[in-house]
Amino acid sequence: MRLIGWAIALAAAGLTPAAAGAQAPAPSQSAAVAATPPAGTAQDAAKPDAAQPAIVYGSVGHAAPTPGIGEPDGRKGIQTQVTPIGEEAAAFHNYWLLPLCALISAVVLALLLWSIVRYRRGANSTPSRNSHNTLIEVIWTLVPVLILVAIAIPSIRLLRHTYSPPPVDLTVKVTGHQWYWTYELPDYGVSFDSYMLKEANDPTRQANQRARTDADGPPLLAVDERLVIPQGKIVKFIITADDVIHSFAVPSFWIKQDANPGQLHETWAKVDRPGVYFGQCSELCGARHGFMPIAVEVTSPAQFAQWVASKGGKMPGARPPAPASTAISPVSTASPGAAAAAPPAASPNAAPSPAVQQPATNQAATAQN
Ligand SMILES: [Cu+2]
Repeated sequence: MRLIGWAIALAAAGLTPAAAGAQAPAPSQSAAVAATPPAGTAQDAAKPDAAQPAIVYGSVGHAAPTPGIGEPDGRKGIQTQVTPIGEEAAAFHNYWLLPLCALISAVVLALLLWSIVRYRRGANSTPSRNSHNTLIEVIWTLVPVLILVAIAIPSIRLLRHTYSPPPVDLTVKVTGHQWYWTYELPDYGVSFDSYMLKEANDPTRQANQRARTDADGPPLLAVDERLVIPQGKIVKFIITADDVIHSFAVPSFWIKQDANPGQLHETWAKVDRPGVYFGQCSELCGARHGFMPIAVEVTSPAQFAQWVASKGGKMPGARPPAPASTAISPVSTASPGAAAAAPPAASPNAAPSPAVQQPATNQAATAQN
């Protein structure tokens, strides 16, 4: 026992060899260290961006994030919600669950203190020998039942709203990979990969990889290619993975949905407020699980159309582009890591392939819904 006690004391003081080896770096260094995974993985291969146009910050796909909105800002509690489900859920948590929990805790604590004081040995030398009190037994059965019903009704209503979306305007297929995301908009012929932007001083960043700037977003959250969706539209996310289980999570949308290989999960969002909203993979998926962030930019429908055109897609109903421009999305072909890990995603105008069939099937399923 004494030996165990010493071991615990040493571990607490950080003196064991393991604890000493795990000393955390200074806060200013931790982000850079965290962003420095072991070199040599397939995804470390740089995406050659020589063919990419220069970044115009402020343009669609590169809008400036708003501090404190769609990203963590050190506050405790839930991020500011920007979807109807998020607002309903946050209100349920903040104005119903939390006060109810506080009330129950206060009542139980008060009862405990009262019984300790009132029935201490000095004040109550002859204990009662009663073993039944029908009134109290009815109360302590009924009150918890009523509390559970009061929680269950809004909770089930929230679940129903979450899983019965209104008619969908736009479908986005999200595929998790080790360790990046692929986004496909099958109706628009848009498909691209999205990688985390590394820091300028990250030794694993290759010369032709763009470094993160503050205009891209916070460290570990900024990505090279954001998903862009139009404001005020019902967007359905069809979520899957092609290797291990990932999780597509955007806290300010109240979305956290597992991405399982071989399964399609779906969720939805409607965002009225233009802005940039960040999230992260939220299922431990391997060595670089912490380095596959999600960035969603919400824009006006006109800017969304611009973005679709810039990605080589077309708006539904628009005339198909000339055959010369029906090449595979430049972003997908530009990524050797992606090419090795997954078949190249093609636009619907390209020659049919299994990669094209999949979103087409999903879209048919969406239309039936
Ligand atoms: Cu993941």
